[in-house]
Order: sequence, then C-alpha cells, then structure tokens
Amino acid sequence: MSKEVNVIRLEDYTPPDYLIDEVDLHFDLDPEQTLVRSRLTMRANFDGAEGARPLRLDGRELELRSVRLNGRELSPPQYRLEEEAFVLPRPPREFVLEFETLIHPRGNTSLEGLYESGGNLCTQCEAEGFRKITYYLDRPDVMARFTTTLVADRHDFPVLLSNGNPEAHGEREDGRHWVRWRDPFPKPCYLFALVAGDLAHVEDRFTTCSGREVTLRLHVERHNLHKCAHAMRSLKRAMAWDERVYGREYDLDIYQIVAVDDFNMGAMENKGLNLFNSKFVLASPETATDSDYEHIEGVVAHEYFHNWSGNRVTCRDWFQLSLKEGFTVFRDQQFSADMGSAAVKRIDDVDRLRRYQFPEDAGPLAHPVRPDSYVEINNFYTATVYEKGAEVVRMIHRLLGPEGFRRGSDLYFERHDGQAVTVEEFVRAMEEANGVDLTQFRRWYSQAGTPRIEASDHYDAAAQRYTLTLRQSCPPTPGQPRKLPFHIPVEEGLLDPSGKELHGGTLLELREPEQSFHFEGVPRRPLPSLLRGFTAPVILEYPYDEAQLAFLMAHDGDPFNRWDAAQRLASGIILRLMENRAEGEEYLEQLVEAVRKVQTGPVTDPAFTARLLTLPGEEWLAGQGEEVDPVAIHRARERVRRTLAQRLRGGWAALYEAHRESGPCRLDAEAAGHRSLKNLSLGYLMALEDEEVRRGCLEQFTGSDNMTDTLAALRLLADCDCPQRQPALDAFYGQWCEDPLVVDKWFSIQAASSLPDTLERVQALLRHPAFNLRNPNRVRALIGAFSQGNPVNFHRPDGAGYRFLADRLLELDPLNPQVAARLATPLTRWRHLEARRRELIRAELERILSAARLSKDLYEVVSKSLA
Ligand code: 7ML
Ligand code: ZN
Repeated sequence: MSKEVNVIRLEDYTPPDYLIDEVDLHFDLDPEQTLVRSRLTMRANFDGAEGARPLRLDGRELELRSVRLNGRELSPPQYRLEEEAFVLPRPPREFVLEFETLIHPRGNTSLEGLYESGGNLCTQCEAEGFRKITYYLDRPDVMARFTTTLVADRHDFPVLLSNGNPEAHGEREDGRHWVRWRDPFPKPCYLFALVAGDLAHVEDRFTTCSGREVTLRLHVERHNLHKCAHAMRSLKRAMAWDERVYGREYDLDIYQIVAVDDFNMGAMENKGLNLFNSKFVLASPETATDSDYEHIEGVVAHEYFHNWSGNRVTCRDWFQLSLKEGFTVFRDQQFSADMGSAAVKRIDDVDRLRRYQFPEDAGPLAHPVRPDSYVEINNFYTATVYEKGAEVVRMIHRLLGPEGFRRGSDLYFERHDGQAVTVEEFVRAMEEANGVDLTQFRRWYSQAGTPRIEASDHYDAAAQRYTLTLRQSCPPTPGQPRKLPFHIPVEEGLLDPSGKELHGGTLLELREPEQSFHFEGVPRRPLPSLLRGFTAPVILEYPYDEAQLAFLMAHDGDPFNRWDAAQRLASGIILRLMENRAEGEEYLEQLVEAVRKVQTGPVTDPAFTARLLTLPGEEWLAGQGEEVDPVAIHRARERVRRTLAQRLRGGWAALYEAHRESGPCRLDAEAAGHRSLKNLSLGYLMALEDEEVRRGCLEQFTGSDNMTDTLAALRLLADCDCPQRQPALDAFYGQWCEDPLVVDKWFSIQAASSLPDTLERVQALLRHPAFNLRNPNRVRALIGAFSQGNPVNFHRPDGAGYRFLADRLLELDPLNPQVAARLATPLTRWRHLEARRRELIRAELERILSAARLSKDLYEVVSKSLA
C-alpha cells in the first residue's frame, strides 16, 4: 500500500477515552438540506485528571453550524475541526455537548449516512455511516440510549420512523409534523436508523413465549402491498424459531421492516427498524422465483436473529465482525434447513462457500475470519467473515452437539447482554459451558487460507483392521507464510461393496499435521465416505477412481456426500477433457451411466436430484487448476453437457414431463423441487439445439404462470442463437418494464448469456433508458452479472471484458465507492489464470490505480490485488 492510507490494526485497539450515555437527536428533514441537532450526555472513561485527554468525534462531509458545551456556545480555538473529526482539547469529566450540523441527503450518492431513495429519506450506518449524519464516537463499543425526533413535511413524508418504541407525535402550523421515538436498549450508532416517506404498510402481531404482544409492520410503496405476505410469514417463523431453538425472545413493542430500492447491501438489522433492499422483501408468484422466495425467508430471518446476535450482544470493534455475522449466518442457515430440505440447504450453502469463499482464501485478498488489519472496513464484509465464519461456528456446534452448543449460547447471551465483546468471549462461553478446551480450535479465527487434507488408507485383511491416515496442510496467504495445524472435525463412514454402512457417522478430530485412525473388526476392504455433511471448510483429497465415485454417488448414506461424489466425478472428467486426455472419453461413459441410473431411479426429493444432476460451475472448475484458460473450461463443460443431453435425451424428456405440474402454480417447497428438476431437464434438452425443444421452451416461457418457469425458459433462450431469442426478451421487457426487480432479471439474463457478442450487447444496455449507475441493484444486474456470472465472456482472450469492468469501476467509484470496490472482485481472481490473461488483468488494475482520485475502498482492493 504505497498511497498514504491509514491502516487500522487489531493490536492497536484501546478502549474509548469518553463514553456517551444518552443521545437526543432532532432531525429537521428535507431532501436538499437536513438540519441535525444532537445532544450528547458524555463522561470520561479513563483514570486521570480532568481534560488530560482530548475528545475526538468522528464526522465526514458535515457542515457544522454550532456547538455548545454544557449550554455555552464554543468557537475556535476552544475546539478544532479536522478533515474527518471534531476535536475538543480539554473536556470536563462529565458534560453535555450539543451540535447543529447540516447535511444534504439528495446529493448523497454513496447510500451511506442519510440519503434519498425513491422520494423517501432513509439511513444506512453500518459500519461507519453515522459519522456522515453528525459528530459522534462512531465505534461499536460506545453504546448509548437514543431518543430521536423527526420533523418533516406532512404531505411528502407522512410516515416518520426510527428505532425503539413510538413515544409522542404532533402537528405544527407550517404543514410539518413530528414524531418522537425512544429506544430503551443502549446501542452503538451503527444500529441507528430513520425513515421518512410516503409508505404504506401491512401489519400483523406476534405473541412472544412470555405472552407479550408485538406489532409487526412491513412498510413498502403502496403499489407493493400485495407483495409482502411472504416476508411477514418468514418473520413470524423466525421469531418462533429463535424462541424454540435458542430461547431468545423479542424485546420491543414493535418490529418494523422498510423496503428500499436503492440499497448497497442485502439488508440491515437496525434495532427494531430493519432496512431491506426491496429485492429481499417483495415477492409474488408472478414476479419472484422460487429462489427469491428462499432468499427472502433467509434474509428476513438473518436480520431478525441479529436482535440477539449483534444488537443485544454486539461487537467491541470491527475486527470482531464475524462474532455477529458468522454466528448469525449459521443461525439463518440452521433456520432455513429446519424450514425445508436440510440436505439441499447444506449443498447450496457449501456450493456458495466454494464458489465465493474458497477463491477469496486462495487469492491476494485472503484474510482470517477475524482480520488483523484493514484500510476500509466496508471491504471486510466478505465471504470469509460471513460464510467461513458460519462454518467455524458450525464446527463448534458439531464438536459440542446441539445441547452443548445451546448451553454455550445461553451462557454467552446471559453473560454479555448489553455488552460489546470479542470473538474470544464467544469461544470462552462455549468452552466454559461445556468444560472443553478450544485453544487449538481458535486458530480458525486467526489463520487464513483453506486447509487441505490428504487422506490415504490401508486395509489389513488378516487383522481385519482398516487404517485411515489424514495429513493436513494450509497454503501461505498474505502476511502468513506458515500455518500451525488446525483442529478439524471430520465425519466419516465406511461402506462395504454392497453399499451397506460398515461403520457410520463417526466424528474424527484431526489435530496433528498427520494422524492415523484405526478401525477394528472390518471384514472387507471398505470404501471411505469422508467429510460427510462437510463438517469442516477444507479441501479433502482421496484417490477415488471414477467407479468408486459413481458408487458413492449412488449409495452413500450421506446425501451431501452423494452430491459431492457427483461433483468430483464430473469435475475430473471435464478437466481431463479440457486437457484432451484420452481417458476423459472413457470416464464420460461412466458419467453417462451414473446419470442414467439417477434419471431412471426413484426420485424422493426432486430438489436434491436436481442438485445431483447439476454440473460443477465454471468458476469452481477454474479454481481446481493452474494456468487456466476459462474459455477451454467452458468448452469442455459444454461438451459434457451436450453428451449427457444426446445420450440421455429420452430420460430428460421423461423427467421434464414427470415433474410438470398440473393446475395453477403452488409455492410450497415440494412444488419448487419439481420445478427445479423440470427446468434442469429442460436445460439439458436445450443443449441439443433442436428446433422442437426450442418451441417447447418458448411455450413454457409464454404459458407459464410463475416467474421460476418463465425465467428458466427465458434464460435458456437468451443463451441460444435462435429466432425465438429476441422476441422473447422484448416481450418480457414489455410486460415487466414497470417492475424494477423484474427488470433487473432482464438485464442479468442478457449479461450472463454465453453467446459470443454478449459484451457488445452489455455495452449497448448501458445506454438503455432503464439502466442507472446510481442504483446498486441495476449495477449488479448488468455489470455484476457479466463479470461474475459469465466467465467465458468476461475472460475473452482479447481482454475486452477486463477493460469493460475497469472502465465501469472508474465511473462508479466517485458515486458509490462501496459498490465499486465490491464489483471489482473478479479482477482480484487472477492467480489461477494463464499468463496472458494475468497480464491483461494486471494492466487494468494498474490503469485503475493511476486514476486521479480513487476512494479508499477501491484503492485497497486494487492495490492489494497487485501486491
Ligand atoms: C448476509 C449483510 C451485509 C453485507 C446484512 C450488511 C447484514 C451488514 C448487515 C446474509 C444475509 C443477508 C444479508 C447479508 C449481508 C453483506 C451481506 N449487518 O445483516 O449482515
Ligand atoms: Zn448480518
């Protein structure tokens, strides 16, 4: 990092010199110019003489109008203003500070702090956005009681919301009205929120386990009222689940969710007033897919669960982000597993981890679950902190068992309620409640990189003894050349040739660099099924041959490992075909037979079968190799897909017919499972490039009454150079141009097409009237879908894909640095690519770095990628 940037380090943490007990906020709201008055009741938090330490409050882009100390107006040099701080050189030990600051919501394109979205005003403060609202100690270990008064024009902003319970409201003579909210729970300012707007709401109630009545409200634009039922149902399920599984009850009289169209991330858990990207709230069968429904349920639950894992017990500093995020992701994964098919949920979660987190851990931005330094905290809302963090919590759960884990979480919540704590407190509660030692286990929080386990075995027929040897290692990552061995839970089972379990479900605990496990009384050489349920976020290697993988795919008692065996089998074949290795053809035959068996066998869980028959993604395949050509990977994968389509055409057609519903669309998980298997079959059929199939696909597109089937068909049409393509895309846009979430899908589908002229089409779409660089969903739908969801085109050999992305990043960075930095991710994944592409990417990264004014956010990502 050459540019003058401030690196924040965990080892430099010190407690705050001053604390804030009470905050009284008063907003005179106006999109052009909002006047913020704040009254902070503060006290010193150090031993020593009065005024021995200066007070530094964070503030960015604020216009200071006045400041008073204990009622007396101050002027320089009684205080000092710095670029991003207000400094009071010698404060008393107890005092009241009052500020008047001006901010400009309409001009705020960063969507951090107070901003305007669709005519409404709203806030996003995590991680450090509150400092763009007023001067404050913007750090999570400063917890205060907030009272918030909102004043606004009654006509434009009839609804005025903030955290906590409503306390009073009134009308004024000048056409303005006001509402006062009080939040009785002390909280860090990152959990502050306000919303002012013309919103309608749906309301429901929830009776908690102790009999308290809670009002639930979902605020949306009036025309979206009919799309709220699913989110509301999800919320009530999440509330009941958290009571049942964790013993956690809600604590205010009201719980509110507001849907916003312009939002940098998925959603935000502000105390009692969650703000959501409307994508994760709104759903109707005509406009949302089955996977949208699932995501909504998961995100609503995630934000609700934060009320305990995040809000009641919060983080001491941002290095501890995984304390709340890893734990809460684990909780939302458990919840979703309980609501539907646990096996399918686990497969989807692991697939996601492998696609997003493994590449991060193997690249230039690798960092531990608890990072030890950062430049811009917004860049650390990563797959490692979230998804790997959840895996680490899951391992604790696996090691302690559900009851032991519950004892630990009870102790953690009781002991630390109302506190800002660290990962250490979480692990210690788990240890103390169970009398175990997790010293070695803690390395999962401090060491980056994906560990590798090499498994080998030996069978002694005479002694009827089977020995499994596991050897672990972890590749170097930035700043960590050498790693110490991890404590890794590895669940295994042993299968005999009939598919019977010889020995099942044992949890091995690997702690040494190399360790052998002995199994006595094993009558025949068994086939090991390893890392069942993916009990640890590692790469496990065992020299399975193709026949053994096909056997596991058919007979493993663990559904996750059946899927994993299928992935291993298909990956091996695709990679061999790519290298033109002769045995690839022979193994392809074995895959055809394995797939035929699944096609013709009984289908008990169609969603699971659909996963079993899905080929590994191109990104994942690319990560398996070195000096990779993504175009060659695409071709090899297509070759396999076409072969499966041609050889098993009848089977796909039969599956397609068998899983078609009759009657109107049902939304339950079972019906969704049928749709996923049906649409997977249609995908294989479309690989035949057959006119009759295309007509059938167009028929599904036109005749469908639900977005899942419509979109599946449109995606396949958009991927083929056929006369049905453009009319279908035009018809879809014509029908849905008024619905922004559906228009996003229209952009994404075109951006993800594997057709050779896709980049040119994407460039043309940048000029489409519906495209808008200021809306993050739209940016992700077009630019994100192209660069993250379309390897064959993004990695064009001429480098045009890379150049395109770099150009967009330079345009976006001045408007919205957070989204720009996140969108840059594909340019950080160059390590496994062949030399020419590595050079092309390097040139683009250097071009970005030489730009005149780069945000901290984008600078950190780009410069670390070059290092
Ligand atoms: C993860 C969130 C953020 C960033 C939401 C923002 C959040 C921070 C916020 C899982 C499910 C839904 C959203 C997110 C996510 C990246 C991802 N505190 O609640 O973590
Ligand atoms: Zn979260």
